[in-house]
Amino acid sequence: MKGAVLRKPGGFNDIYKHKPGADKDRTHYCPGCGHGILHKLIAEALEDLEITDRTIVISPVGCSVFAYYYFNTGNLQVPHGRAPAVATSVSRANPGSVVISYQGDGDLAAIGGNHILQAANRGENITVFFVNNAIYGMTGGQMAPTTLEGMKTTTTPYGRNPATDGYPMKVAEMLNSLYAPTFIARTSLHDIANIRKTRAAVRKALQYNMEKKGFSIVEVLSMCPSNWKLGAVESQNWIRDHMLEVYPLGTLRDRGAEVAPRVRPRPELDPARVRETLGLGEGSGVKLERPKETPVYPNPSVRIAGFGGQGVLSAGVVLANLGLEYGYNVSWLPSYGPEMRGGTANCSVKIQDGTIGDTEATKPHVLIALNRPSMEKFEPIVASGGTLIYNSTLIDVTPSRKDIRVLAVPITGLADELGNTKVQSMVAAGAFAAATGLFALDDIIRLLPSLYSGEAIVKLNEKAVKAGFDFVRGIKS
Ligand SMILES: Cc1ncc(C[n+]2csc(CCOP(=O)(O)OP(=O)(O)O)c2C)c(N)n1
Ligand code: SF4
Repeated sequence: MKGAVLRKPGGFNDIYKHKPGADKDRTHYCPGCGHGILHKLIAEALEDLEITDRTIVISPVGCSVFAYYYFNTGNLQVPHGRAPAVATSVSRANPGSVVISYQGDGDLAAIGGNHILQAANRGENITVFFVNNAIYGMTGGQMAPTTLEGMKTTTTPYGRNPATDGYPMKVAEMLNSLYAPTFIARTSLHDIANIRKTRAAVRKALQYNMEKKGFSIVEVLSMCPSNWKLGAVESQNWIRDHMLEVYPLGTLRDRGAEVAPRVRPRPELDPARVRETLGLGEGSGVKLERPKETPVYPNPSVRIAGFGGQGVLSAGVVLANLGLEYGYNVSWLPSYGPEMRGGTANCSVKIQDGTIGDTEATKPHVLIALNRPSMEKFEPIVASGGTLIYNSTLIDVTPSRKDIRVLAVPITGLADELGNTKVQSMVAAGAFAAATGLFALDDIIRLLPSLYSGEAIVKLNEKAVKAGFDFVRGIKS
């Protein structure tokens, strides 16, 4: 008989090099904890299914927050309860990948309760491994939605009382009421026979994931000796004697054989439809040709910031609209405080050929700062070699960066000279066009009738655009 070869499964890193400290050959889990067992079953399956290289594991907040130390996969660690949301975007953006959302019961059933419901209901092509140990492990043993009736935790010292604390939440059964999921199983880690069944369920869930058959979840009953205040073997017996009755094991749903692979078509970009959906008006109706000169930033990411009411958001809409007219992909992401007026506001605009992944301009090529707090906040994030256009009417300090181009433009003053402070946004748009060469002045002017109604208003905005444009061209010459 051949001897067994004991080695670490290929889905794990050889050495846990990201783990701080000296013990880079062992996990951080407590002795007798179920997380390590489940990790191993997943790592073996990744190797056997030959998907380690294209798997992305999303780690939650909880004891498994450091799952990324161990798996030799792509890894992301995300905020509490949000793993299914991040898994959704990762899976949609990388249809060839196998995306795993690994979550505990506090993470999945409490703070992330709605995220898991929505992801399951959409039938996302992700696999969820849900570790149900009936308690918050990482934070020292508080009650979880899955805590058993009568079970003592630090927040239910007299035992969970349904009258005040509700009943144990049966996640697998709950998700089984939805139409979309493909595979739902509940297994346990309390003895060898059940570890084997968990192994099979893990593989099946991943197999369906590889085949793009939609949402799969394995709820795994798992030991937490540290917070249950039991020994390792006692913890296994505790699952057998107490948890199985409340959380019966088995496959609740297996539609893998009947469902077709889910292909999510990417819709062709139709600028007219985008405009209609976003309420951007009808556009110029003329197909605009991009200017001949190469723009300073061919695919710019832009941040515009100031007080609410300064036209920060509408300046962004104008730039996004122009981008659409030129056939770019665009995004516009507003961000503002709860105040109606007077609070701070900013928006990110991206104007690109190709797909826009992240819509926030975290390293903008161009910053338009309309007031001092905005300049102080966003100047540091401008990309090196970028441009800062600041409103010199209201900002009485000089920017300090030496690695960017700085253009002092009296945006408010120019608008005031035209008799209406509200046209600051159009002054800013004109300044942007002159500073970047991305838009021709005439094209902005042609677009104005589709953005504003009334001849006088259109004329006023035309003057504003021109004022900003000419001012910057004047600086350059
Ligand atoms: C937004 C937020 N709220 C609360 C916490 C505190 N917190 C950290 S882990 C955790 C619960 C973890 O329990 P569970 O998801 O069951 O995982 P386990 O540790 O048992 O594996 C909580 C509430 C946090 N980190 N972030
Ligand atoms: S506290 Fe519980 S869940 Fe967390 S590592 Fe220890 S045994 Fe595992």
